[in-house]
Amino acid sequence: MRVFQCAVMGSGGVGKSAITVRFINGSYLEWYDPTNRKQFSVDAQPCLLEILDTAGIDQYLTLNDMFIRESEGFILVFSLCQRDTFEEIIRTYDAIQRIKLPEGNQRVPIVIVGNKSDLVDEREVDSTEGEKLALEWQCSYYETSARISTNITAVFENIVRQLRRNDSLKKERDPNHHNRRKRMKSKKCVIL
Ligand SMILES: Nc1nc2c(ncn2[C@@H]2O[C@H](COP(=O)(O)OP(=O)(O)O)[C@@H](O)[C@H]2O)c(=O)[nH]1
Ligand SMILES: [Mg+2]
Repeated sequence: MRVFQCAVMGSGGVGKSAITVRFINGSYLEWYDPTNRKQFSVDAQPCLLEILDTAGIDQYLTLNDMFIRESEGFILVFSLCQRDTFEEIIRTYDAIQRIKLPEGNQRVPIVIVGNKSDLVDEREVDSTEGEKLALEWQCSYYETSARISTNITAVFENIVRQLRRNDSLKKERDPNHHNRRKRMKSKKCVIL
């Protein structure tokens, strides 16, 4: 089974862990399997998703770069109640493009997530702003609530669909792509 690797990125406190826990565990902010893996089906096809919840390391830029290199898809989370977190995902997006495009990636799978949609009275970012950004980046935009479980599965299904689309595009261009990717992975060494 194809294992997809995706990273959940965004400022501290926007709900990255809450979204990951909600997806993996179905609960709100309770302990979950630290490997952050979930097998599920998208469009009746099974897949295994490995989710890197970039917990508490947002500020260390070099580590962030390493997470970007390690991941194939990106869930960029901001809080609908905190405008500066919306600006932050734009910086992360720029870093992703800087690192991923030279690797020959045409289009990097990205989902923009505006979290805490349940806090309607505290909203600082309008839906149209998220939608506009998604149009510009040619990706999807979802407003979620990890707390009341709104749109969480949809986010992860969307990233899997984008990753699969990229797989089939790469296969069309280079039928041996998948094998080469595996070989490269097994040689890699990460020093922390
Ligand atoms: N109201 C509300 N609070 C949330 C939601 N998601 C996360 N939180 C709260 O936001 C805080 C930070 O969440 P956390 O998942 O630790 O953020 P992280 O730093 O991005 O991993 C916690 O107090 C959560 O309870 C949500 O969808 N709605
Ligand atoms: Mg966290």
